[in-house]
Amino acid sequence: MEIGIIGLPQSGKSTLFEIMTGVNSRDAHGESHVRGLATFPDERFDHLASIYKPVKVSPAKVPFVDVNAQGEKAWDALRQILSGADGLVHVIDGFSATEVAEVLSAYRKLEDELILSDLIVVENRLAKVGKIPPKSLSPQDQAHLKILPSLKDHLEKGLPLRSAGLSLEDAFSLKSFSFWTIKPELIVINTGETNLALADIFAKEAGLTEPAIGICCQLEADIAALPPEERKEYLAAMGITEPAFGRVIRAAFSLLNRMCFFTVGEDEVKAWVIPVGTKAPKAAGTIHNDFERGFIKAEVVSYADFVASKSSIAAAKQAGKLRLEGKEYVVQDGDIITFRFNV
Ligand SMILES: Nc1nc2c(ncn2[C@@H]2O[C@H](COP(=O)(O)OP(=O)(O)OP(=O)(O)O)[C@@H](O)[C@H]2O)c(=O)[nH]1
Ligand SMILES: [Mg+2]
Repeated sequence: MEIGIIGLPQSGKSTLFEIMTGVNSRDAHGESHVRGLATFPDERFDHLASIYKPVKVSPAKVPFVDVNAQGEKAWDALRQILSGADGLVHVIDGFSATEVAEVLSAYRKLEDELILSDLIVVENRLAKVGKIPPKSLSPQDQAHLKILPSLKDHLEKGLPLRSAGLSLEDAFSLKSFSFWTIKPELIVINTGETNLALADIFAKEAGLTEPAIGICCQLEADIAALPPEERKEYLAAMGITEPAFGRVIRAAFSLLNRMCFFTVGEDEVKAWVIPVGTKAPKAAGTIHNDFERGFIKAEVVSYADFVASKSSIAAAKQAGKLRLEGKEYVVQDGDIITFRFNV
């Protein structure tokens, strides 16, 4: 799981990456790209940690990658480094622009390039398959001949593949192409300090179905550089409860259709990241292969039931809120789980 940060040159990509991950990117001279993990801000996790006061806390992490490539080779480097990314964060310069129209055109500029890049891939593939005699077509060639022409039409209309209504099966058969515009995308407007409403106006004008998140990267970078005490005072003085980069991390996380379950104890409180819809044995397998192989039962307390039971598993059990779930149980976001297994 990884999220690539894209955007026109000097839009604030590295600044955003640095405040989210705490990893320095702009000083990494000569590196084509830098990877970093952002901590997923989660009140539920913080509460669990405050109850158990464990030796070790392991919150969920969201992996981001920032690409530093410049010049003529930048596009190839970007394609290579981000081909495996599961999602994209598109950062748009909203600090040097004064009009929404400028922000819109910056947004369209990169989106159009991505669409064009995908269109070229589709056309090349169609030209190649077109030369194969019908009798020699592999099942994959046939699948591509069936899907790609409609995708070509879609891209030619200037639309991204993510809005082409592809079935899961079709999307899977297209995986090897690493299309840009098939990846889920979050729009981040890097606004000037005084213009935080820009993101909402932009989202409306651009006709986005998803909201765009506004953040002033420079300001947040300055805040992040303050000592923790001053940071709190500063945020309080500005009437901000949480820096906006936390919202970016959260939105990027849900973009990937992921969720967390928790394991708790005095040694460690940990958030485990799994795809939405994961069944209990697979979820157990993220902890250890043996847990999946020898899965017997999952002892589950939902986060809400835990809090309603004075934040105690024992009290939850007494209240009949501890469930014993089997192999078919689909793990729910926030479940607190102990797995029973036997190998
Ligand atoms: N005024 C203002 N300047 C910003 C903001 N965010 C970034 N900058 C400045 O814009 C310049 C580019 O920032 P970066 O974060 O390096 O942008 P980038 O997109 O990574 O740039 P490249 O990797 O070179 O394409 C730097 O000089 C930043 O200080 C912002 O919110 N407000
Ligand atoms: Mg950069």
